[in-house]
Amino acid sequence: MHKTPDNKKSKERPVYPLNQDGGNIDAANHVTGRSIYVDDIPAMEGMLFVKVFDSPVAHGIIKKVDFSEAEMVEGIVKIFSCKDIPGENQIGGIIADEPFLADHEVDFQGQPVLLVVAENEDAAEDAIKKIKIEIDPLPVITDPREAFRQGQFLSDSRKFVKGSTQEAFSKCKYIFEGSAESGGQEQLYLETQGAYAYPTEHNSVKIYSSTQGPSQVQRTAARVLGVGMNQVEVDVPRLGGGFGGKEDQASAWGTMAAMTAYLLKRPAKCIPHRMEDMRMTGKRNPYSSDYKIGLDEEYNIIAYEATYYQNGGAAADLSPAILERTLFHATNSYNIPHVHVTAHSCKTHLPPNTAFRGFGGPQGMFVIESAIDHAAKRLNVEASLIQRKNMMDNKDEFPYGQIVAECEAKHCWDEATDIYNIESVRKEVDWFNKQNQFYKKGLSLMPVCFGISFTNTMMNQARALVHVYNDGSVGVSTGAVEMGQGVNSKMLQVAAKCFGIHADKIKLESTNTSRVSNTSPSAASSTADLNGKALLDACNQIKDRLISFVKTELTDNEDQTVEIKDEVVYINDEPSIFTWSNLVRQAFMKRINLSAKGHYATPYINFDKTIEKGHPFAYHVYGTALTIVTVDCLRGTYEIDSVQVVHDFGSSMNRAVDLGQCEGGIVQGIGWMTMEEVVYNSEGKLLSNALSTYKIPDIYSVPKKLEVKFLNTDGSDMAILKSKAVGEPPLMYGIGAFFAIRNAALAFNPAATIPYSAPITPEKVLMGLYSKHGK
Ligand code: LUZ
Ligand code: MOS
Repeated sequence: MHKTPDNKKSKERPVYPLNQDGGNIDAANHVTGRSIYVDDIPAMEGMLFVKVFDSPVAHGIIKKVDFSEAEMVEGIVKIFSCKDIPGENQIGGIIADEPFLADHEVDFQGQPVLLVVAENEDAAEDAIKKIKIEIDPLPVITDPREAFRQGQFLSDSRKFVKGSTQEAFSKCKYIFEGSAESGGQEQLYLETQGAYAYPTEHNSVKIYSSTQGPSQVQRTAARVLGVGMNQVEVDVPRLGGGFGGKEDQASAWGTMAAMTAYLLKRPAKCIPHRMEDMRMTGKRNPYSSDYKIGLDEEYNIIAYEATYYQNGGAAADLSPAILERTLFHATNSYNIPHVHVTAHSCKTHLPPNTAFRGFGGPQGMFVIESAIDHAAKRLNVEASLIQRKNMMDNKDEFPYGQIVAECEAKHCWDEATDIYNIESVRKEVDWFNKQNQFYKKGLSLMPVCFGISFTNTMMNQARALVHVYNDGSVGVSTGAVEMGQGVNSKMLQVAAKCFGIHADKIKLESTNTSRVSNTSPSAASSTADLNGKALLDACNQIKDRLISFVKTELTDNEDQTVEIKDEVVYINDEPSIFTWSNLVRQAFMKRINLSAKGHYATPYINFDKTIEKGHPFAYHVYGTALTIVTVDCLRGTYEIDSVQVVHDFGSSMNRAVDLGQCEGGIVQGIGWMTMEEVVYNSEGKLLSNALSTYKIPDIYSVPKKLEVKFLNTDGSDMAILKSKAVGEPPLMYGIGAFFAIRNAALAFNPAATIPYSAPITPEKVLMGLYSKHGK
């Protein structure tokens, strides 16, 4: 199935079963349906189903819950309320503000109130219909600015300051102020949330969870059960997508299955249907923001101020950390001498919003791009002129104090505008717009600078466990969760390269808290870097033992060089009689330790929250996208003609996986900016609650042309094998689609009023096309 490339001339042996472009070791299993997700794990006898009864009201006091009739339904085993919780009724990760099951108050529609446990799913569904709840309603807030006015916050507000904007604005020739809004986004992983748990010896429980954060599920379940983390084992086979939605919010589902298994001593499965998942879980945080940008006569941006009102939902979840990343990315790729940005995490009565690819960064970048576009339109210049003029470079300083280094911002921009021929493309667009009355094209350039590391320095650590079995085969465990992003392929490459053996000798194990503990979630684009470096540490320990064994036991001269290449032991560059497998066997007989635990903690990084300064990121990823769209000016609909990118992958270790991440991120970013509209009514009810009312990009809406050029650089030593993190940065190229569409609409009606409010749905475009009063 996998082709073995003929690559004898190259010194480095290609990794099997991957080819020179890399590839994904799971691809064949995915397309043939052999990959195993939580719901594919064979059920044990006596397995119970857990269904959630959730609040029909967004805010109120629970007066009465009556489930006596529900309990009579055949097949119902137990209905749990918060009174049955053996430990703490608390699942808040960063801040302890979120009950596992509602107690006397409900704070959002979809909040879990009861767990209905049944012999089968149908019985649980029937029983849920018979539950009666009385709630005295309280006022509902869905808008973050309203929450701000009422003093409703989830966490402390934060402020990043560089220079003095007040002073600087007095010297600016041009000042523009406005506001920008960006909407929520449903993670819409193909595989919904879910978990399967069963009781184990000594009052313990094992959970199979679809989570990006196994240790988070473990900690949360232990807390709710009132047991030690050592009594909860979490195993993650793989995920059918996470996108941030399972960074924190998988914990509730894991705990539901675990509590049932623990209390009833039977296996239990808890997997919501799509509409339940959409209703009960949080999404990307919507933001409402104000900006003020000041430029001098040469269009240098001298000062920038912004205030972000984050819609956090009813509990903190990860919103405080997301808020922080918004501030870190407030100035995107631009060097601005005076910056003052403030962010508020506002408490509303929506499901707690949470991580989504980019984690607040995209929200912050959308605001400065809006501010620049605003300035450009008023000054009657191309936005790209202001963008390029203010692009950051080495030795500049980010508003949070980190000095810009190994900067590729201008490199990516200049290469993109050069190879994609921006000048002639502009002329073609203008010509097209002159020729066509009801179709207009628009283009935009979108630079991206994204910081790599968890913004919380503590989280930048990882571990790995490697066993070399005495037949020469290898088992690798890390804290990395495979969620379709291809991290297992990269881990396999790391181990194969380090040992000098073929990939088919190596097995990537599931992610398991008993094998690798205290993991950070697979998130922040950092999974391959952190776990890969921990894995390298473990592999190197074993390799060093094997090599010194060769030197001391198998040769008479310890000064000889010993290497393993292609599963053959080379002594002084000459192949020896030892293969990998018989070396391992010999070493085992001499009682050499063939297992190792690796650890990695990102060096140099730090951040001092008391002064909001430091060096939080290991490095940054850069790139530029050119987006061209065509708007149908009778209908307001549009197509993305092309997205052409120059992206800084560093020295990519797996071009196929990295390209896939880049393409997927771009399309997901375009979805956020254009068609994906999360709508709640004023009662806090999710209206876009199914795939019929919530539209994500499909094959027909992806750009007709999507080109990605790998920037030619060395990469960063802080990245695994110099191959830079790729999970999140490309999503932000999608922001370019917003401005390209807006520009096309302005070509039709230069007086159009089109607020900086994403998503720019066809409805909004149509309203804009025929609006009378422009600005
Ligand atoms: N999660 C987190 C993240 O806890 N901290 C981060 O900085 C982050 N960044 C991106 C995505 N998830
Ligand atoms: Mo994430 S937004 O889970 O890296």
